[in-house]
Amino acid sequence: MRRIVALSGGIGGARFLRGLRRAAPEADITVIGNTGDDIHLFGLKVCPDLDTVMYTLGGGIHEEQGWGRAGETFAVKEELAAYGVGPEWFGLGDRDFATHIVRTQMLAAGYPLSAVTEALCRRWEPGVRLLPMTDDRVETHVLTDDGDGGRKAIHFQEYWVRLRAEVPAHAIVPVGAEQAKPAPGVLEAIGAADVVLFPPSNPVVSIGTILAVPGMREAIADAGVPVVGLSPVIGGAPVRGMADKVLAAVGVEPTAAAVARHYGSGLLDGWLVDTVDADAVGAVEEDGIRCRAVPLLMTDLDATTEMARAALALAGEVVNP
Ligand code: FO1
Repeated sequence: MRRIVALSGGIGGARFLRGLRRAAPEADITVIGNTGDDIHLFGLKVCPDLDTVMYTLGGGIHEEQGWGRAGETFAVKEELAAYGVGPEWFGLGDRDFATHIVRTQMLAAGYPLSAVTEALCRRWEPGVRLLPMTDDRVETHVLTDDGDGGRKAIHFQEYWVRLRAEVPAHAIVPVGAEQAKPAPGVLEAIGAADVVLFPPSNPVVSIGTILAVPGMREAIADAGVPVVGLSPVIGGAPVRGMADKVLAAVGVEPTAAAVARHYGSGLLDGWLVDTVDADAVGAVEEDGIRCRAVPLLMTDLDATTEMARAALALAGEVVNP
């Protein structure tokens, strides 16, 4: 498996990619990053899922948080608050601000997000090719209750960070997705891939948003290569995020088998579930998706490396049954 394409979003996706890079050191890995989490703050464009991959693979990530920079300070954030300029609930550190300033400056000069991301990665050298899913603006919004019996849409980050996903989400809407086009290089990478991987990212707001870009799902389904995913849900609960809240919004129960079915056998050829969900293997295989139960807790680099090896092995079995 020389040419690997992996969709990615969130903290789980980036952590998995670190293991994948070590499991397949000779491979060319292209990461298609979710940009639906992007948010415009203080006149700057922030790309959380691209930055989390870039920092995690580039050695700059705040390891415990899984987002933002290590060794951060927050002088700018404190000064903004002193001016009464919000929002205060999104923790942007001084080092992280530099990334958003460079990105916004380059976008204003007319460079597309894909070129900006390539430029930022020249500093971080993540060891993979990081492509945004699209150069067009897509921002995920969440339909919640407005308190007066009606509904209102709020930005995903407000739902996720300020409200900690503690209010009901009635719909998840990747605003702008219908008009978006895959970024340059994305369809070519999928077409040239030997395998496509769905890391244990949020199946709705990360992987789902990437698949919502017109042409993306078809390109992957029609690539004629194994598509193997890893369940982000272990034992009926999402490992890290609050994915069960957004899964409910799209009517998917938080189980490893339900997530596989949500992606569908038209897309997935193989699915890894955790050993605690070994009883789900039969159901997934009945859905026409090859399934194996392996440890999926991303406790450390050894664990994520083993997960990546298991995913590539399953891809090999799908090709040569
Ligand atoms: N997540 C939080 O829970 N709290 C924060 O204050 C926060 C700030 C933040 C700043 C930059 C960035 O790139 C990510 C940040 N995140 C924060 C994480 C972010 O909400 C998530 O990583 C993704 O959007 C979901 O995958």
